[in-house]
Formats: sequence, C-alpha cells, structure tokens
Amino acid sequence: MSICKLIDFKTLKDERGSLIALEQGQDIPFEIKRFYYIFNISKGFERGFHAHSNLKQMAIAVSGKCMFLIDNGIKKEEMYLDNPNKGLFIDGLIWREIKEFTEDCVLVVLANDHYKEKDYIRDYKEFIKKVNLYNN
Ligand code: T46
Repeated sequence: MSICKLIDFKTLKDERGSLIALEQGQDIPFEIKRFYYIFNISKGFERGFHAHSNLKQMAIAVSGKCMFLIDNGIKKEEMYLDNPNKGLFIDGLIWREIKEFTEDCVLVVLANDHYKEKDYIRDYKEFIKKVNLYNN
C-alpha cells in the first residue's frame, strides 16, 4: 500500500480545451481552509524537507512536473505529479521533499488548516522520534 494516495480527477474536455473542477467532500476529502501555490522555482532548488503534525493537503501540479519524495519514517516513495488531473493526498505524519521541478511547474496545494509554523516538524530526527512515539 502506498504511503499517500494519488487521486485521478475527472477532466472535462471539449474542443475549447480542458477543465477540472474539484469539490470539497467529493474530490477533496477535507474542509479547505487554505490554498497556496508555488511557482517560478529557481533551477535546481528543492523544497519541503519537513513534516506536519496535523495537516491534510492535496498537491496538484497544474502546470509542469515535480516529484514528491514522501517518507512515513518506515518507508520512502517517489510520487510524480506530471498532470493537472493528478492529486497527491498527504495526510498524517509524512516527511516530504519536493524535487525535480520543471521550469514551468505551478504547484497548487489545498490544505485543511491555516498556516501555523508550530505544526511544522523541520528536523528529520524529531520527525523520526514522533513516528516512533506514534507507533508505540
Ligand atoms: C508543504 C509543501 C508542499 C506562509 O506564510 N503561509 C503559507 O501558507 C505557507 C505554505 C508558507 N508560508 C511562508 C513560510 C515560509 O516563510 O512561506 C515561506 C516558505 O514556506 P516553506 O519553506 O514552508 O515552503 P515549502 O515549499 O518548503 O513547503 C510548502 C508548505 O509550507 C508545506 O506545508 O507541504 O509546500
């Protein structure tokens, strides 16, 4: 079983182009309190390198591509976001590193809570400690 679910969104296509509509409670399994986007990523830079104590997020590369290295403290997986119809649902104590951004990447993230720096675990050793506490 994967650490995080990769969700396929329905694309509504016609001769004018494509449209994807996401609805809370249907495509997004949480209440959306925040929406942010990451773009103009400088060449070769990586982001993330943290976990959250209590946050649900859905990440979508609406343009370009990037790779999420996700880690639950026991195993690691690489998940590629390379199509606007794919959403990576990150729930629970998951370390994430975001890499391999293409120049045109626009990463949209929906979250179930407001920004709270206190919720971030930015130290990997601290993350592992929390995972061990949680599993014992
Ligand atoms: C995540 C990945 C996918 C705010 O003020 N409000 C916000 O909502 C966010 C997300 C960030 N910030 C501030 C905090 C930092 O001073 O923006 C600055 C950059 O944030 P950070 O270094 O956390 O960015 P990333 O790209 O490493 O991580 C972000 C999210 O923070 C994180 O929750 O899962 O994107």
